[in-house]
Amino acid sequence: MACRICSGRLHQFADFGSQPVSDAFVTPGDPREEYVFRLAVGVCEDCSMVQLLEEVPRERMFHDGYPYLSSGSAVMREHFWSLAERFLATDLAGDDPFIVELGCNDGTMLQRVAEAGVRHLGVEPSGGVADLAAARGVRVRKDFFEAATAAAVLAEDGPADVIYAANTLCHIPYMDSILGGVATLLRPDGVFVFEDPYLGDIVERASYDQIYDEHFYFFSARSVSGMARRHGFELVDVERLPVHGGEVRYTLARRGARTPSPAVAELLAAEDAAGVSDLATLTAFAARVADSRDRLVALLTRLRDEGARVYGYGATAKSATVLNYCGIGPDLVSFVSDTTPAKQGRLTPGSHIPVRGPEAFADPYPDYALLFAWNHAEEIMAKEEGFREAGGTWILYVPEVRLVRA
Ligand code: JHZ
Ligand code: SAH
Ligand code: ZN
Repeated sequence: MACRICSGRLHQFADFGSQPVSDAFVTPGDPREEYVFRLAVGVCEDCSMVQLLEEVPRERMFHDGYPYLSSGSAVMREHFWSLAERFLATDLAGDDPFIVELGCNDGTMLQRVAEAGVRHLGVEPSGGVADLAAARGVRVRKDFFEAATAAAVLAEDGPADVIYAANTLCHIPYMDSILGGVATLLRPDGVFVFEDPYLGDIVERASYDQIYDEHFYFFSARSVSGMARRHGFELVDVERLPVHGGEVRYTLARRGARTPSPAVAELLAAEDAAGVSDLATLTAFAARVADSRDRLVALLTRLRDEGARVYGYGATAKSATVLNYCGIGPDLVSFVSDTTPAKQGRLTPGSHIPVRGPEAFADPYPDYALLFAWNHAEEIMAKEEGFREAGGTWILYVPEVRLVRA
């Protein structure tokens, strides 16, 4: 296996074994065998990009039945709306600006741009969520973004002032085609802004559930700055974000077009000091992950043997790695509650735990709730008053396995 960015040598540091497609929820009774792949991660010795060692074909993950909805969290809606305000106020120039979003999903961010009457386009291959965006008044192109898509959009709409991608760029192995496409479509002084889970946070919190089929790359300022340079771009800003368990928002501009902010050099220096991409650090991370699994399995087994009732909360893509790596099934977690319509009535991939709507997480409450959507803990704990009043206990596993009284 060679690095998908620079063809350098990859060193594997963690292996989660055979895994299903994380958002492929199973219809009960469907006799088709689930697609599986080997989930293992390595780091490039030349450019330090952390990446999966096996790629799942994109059509297996992103299709008309893709269930994830960006609008499923109130905190995330606010996050995207405030960024839309910022784009509208400061990043768009000229009298007819144009903003493009890759992976616009259900249109949560672009909805605000559309409402402001600003020219925009969402590029979104998953038909179901793209239709939801269109219903919100967002202009969508149902397509995978890549070099050819960029050329077609340029021909139809002209150059973009801003190209934005949230939780999408790290999902795309074919980076040459993507950054080549961005170079084609972006105005000379435009910016490419993207935000994705941050390697530094994943290592620090041992949040191994960020590793699953859709997350192909695990970015750091170091690996992103090298990746940008290969395509004539420069990393000109970084901003740490609290959402989704710790992310970084990166801004790229054409080399020489903008002066990098001091935050870039600061984050690069911090990463070098902490050795975030050193094989020794990543090997230590893998050992903490194995320990975390053992503790979670021991806890759930003890609770079952004591006769306690445990429900899951949030049928996240992340939970696929936890459930299948730890070997957790319906004997340990009776069902998972989730607000996403396309996940309800289905079974979690590989582990086959039933997914039910939020109305199932109600009186009589379980004794324990395993919070798979731990990245939304504040929002969820605040809203589940009934569980608190019933004396329930949350189970968390990031940054370590622990019980939290609701
Ligand atoms: P959440 C997905 O990951 C996949 P997931 C993807 N690869 C990615 O990077 C991120 O999104 C952005 C439910 N929920 O956001 C809704 C409730 O039931 O952690 C979701 O199914 N009640 C693109 O799936 C899930 O939990 C609630 O109150 O790991 C949360 O999924 C809330 C707030 C959520 O992303
Ligand atoms: N930006 C949203 C959605 C993230 S989900 C948010 O942060 O909440 C990732 C999205 O990327 C999915 O909707 C998927 O269909 C889309 N996607 C995957 N590959 C893509 C590609 N090559 N071009 C554009 N979108 C892509
Ligand atoms: Zn490399």
